[in-house]
Order: sequence, then structure tokens, then C-alpha cells
Amino acid sequence: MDGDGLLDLVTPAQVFRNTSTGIGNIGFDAAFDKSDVAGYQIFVGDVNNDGKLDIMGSDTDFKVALNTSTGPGNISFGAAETIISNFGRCTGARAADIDGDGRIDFFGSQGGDNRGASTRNTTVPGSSVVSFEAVEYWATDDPSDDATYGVGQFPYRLMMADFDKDEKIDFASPNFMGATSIAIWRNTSKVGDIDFATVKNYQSPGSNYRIGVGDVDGDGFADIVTKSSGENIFSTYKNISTGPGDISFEARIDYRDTFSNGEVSGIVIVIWMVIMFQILHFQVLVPVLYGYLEIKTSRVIPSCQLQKQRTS
Ligand SMILES: [Ca+2]
Ligand SMILES: [Ca+2]
Ligand SMILES: [Ca+2]
Ligand SMILES: [Ca+2]
Repeated sequence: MDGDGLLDLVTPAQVFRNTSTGIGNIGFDAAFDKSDVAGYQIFVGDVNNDGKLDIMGSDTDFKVALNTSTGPGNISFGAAETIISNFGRCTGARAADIDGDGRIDFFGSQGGDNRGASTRNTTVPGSSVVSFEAVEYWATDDPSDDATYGVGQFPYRLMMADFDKDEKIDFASPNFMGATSIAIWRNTSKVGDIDFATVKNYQSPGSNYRIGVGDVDGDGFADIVTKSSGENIFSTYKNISTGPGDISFEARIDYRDTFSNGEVSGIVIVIWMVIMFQILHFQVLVPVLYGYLEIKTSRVIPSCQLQKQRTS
């Protein structure tokens, strides 16, 4: 956040500056309040292309707080500005350049409204005046399979990855209610116009609500892992997309975890000697795809950082 090369911590309520001094010494400054963007789901991205990561999110109105840090050791933000009124409450939030014009756009999953919501960034690079286009909404259920599978509702957390490797970032969210499923929005945008193909649904256990993405089996395509809150199950979906324009996943494999209770806050997939999944409160070893999964403590890392870990 302040450009000192150390990753800082941002939550919907507070920001913590990383003051670690080297290997073996982790430290953070006292938290300072930054609760005016959204109290539930936020994400960061450089909205105005000034080299500093800004905060965005929507409890009802889509808001952005610009990073006004003045250099190493000095983190500050402007007050949250309302950019789009009545954008909708987001149960998941991500930001990426969806249409490929070099500006970071915003996508939210909106459980209460059964939809994804996108807005395209039109901010002039370097400007402190933020502007986004009107919100567009994307259904979370594919109507063509309703007769067989029912209607998936309430998309929960949101993750992003380029599932079909066409160099356009796609989005995925678990439909928590109704005919529970994973919703996959395939990005079909052109520069200047955000667009998605009709959502694709993959059936899931009941009350599925957490999701992680990353290349579990090392074939270069991002896979999906989810966790149910209603059943003691987490699930893997192997990406079998054939290339640009086709996103498809194998039928899921369910794993029963050995820890009977406990909230799972998030899922992150990392490659570290063996393949490792990290989920809060669990500590089991299970064989999957190839190698082993080790289920350990919880962290939430966006997919772009997962890819960084994979390749570095
Ligand atoms: Ca910025
Ligand atoms: Ca863009
Ligand atoms: Ca894609
Ligand atoms: Ca894969």
C-alpha cells in the first residue's frame, strides 16, 4: 500500500502496515480505521493507474477509496466516494481488467439478488476523479437446465481465474441456496464492452459457500475447490476446458473432512513441495488427483497471488 515492498493487510474495517524486518520477524503497525468503503466484502486494485492500490466494494452503493499514501511508511486513503448508487450488496468481490483496456474493473457476486454485477472503469489514468460505467447484471443460474437441476440461488464468495486460457479473466461463485451449484461466468468482453456468456452451473453439495481456485493437478488450467457449510464436505472440480471459448469441469469429487465443526473462512490453493490446500480448522491428509492435499490453517488469497506463488 505504501510502496515499501512489503505486503500490507487490508480488511473491510482496518488497514495494517507491514513492518516486518526480515526473515523470521513479522510485524504490523497498529491498525487504522478504514471502514467506510464496505463493511463486508472489499477488494483492492489500482483504479486510477497511479501505481497505488485503491480499495473498492459495495454494501449497497459501489464505493472507492483512493490510496493517497506518500511513500514508504506512510499509508493513507481518501474518504470513500460513492461511484454507483444502488449497485447492490456484494457477498463476494473481485477486481480485474475484465475488458482488457488496461483499467481495473469491478465484479461482485450478489447473494440476495441472485446475480453477478459488473462495472467498467472509465477513470482517466493518473486522475483523482474516479468514474465507472453503469452496472450490468449477470444471472447466476443457467435457465436451460432448470427442468433437470432446478434453480441455483444466492451466489456467495467470488473467485476469478482465466479458466479457458483465452487471456480474459473469468469468475466463479457457489450458489448457496436452491439447487446449489457453482456458477461460472465466462468472459466474452471486447475492449470497451464487458460481456459474459450465459452462466454455466455445476451441481454442488447443499449450502456450498466457500470457493478457491488454482491449478491443483499442474496441467496449467485453474481448478475449483469448494466447501459446504451444511454438509461436512469439500469438493474438487477438475478443469477440463479444451481451450479458448470452452470452459468445462469434470463431475466433482467430494471429500468428507474429519473435523466435525467449524467455520471455514476461505480456501487457498498453493503449490509447495506437495499440493496443499489450506482450510481453517482442518488438518487431514487425503490423496487427490496426484500427490497429496494437506489441509491446514486458513488464509484468503486472491487468485492472482495464487498464480504468482505457482510460478515463482
Ligand atoms: Ca491508485
Ligand atoms: Ca477494464
Ligand atoms: Ca477466460
Ligand atoms: Ca488443473
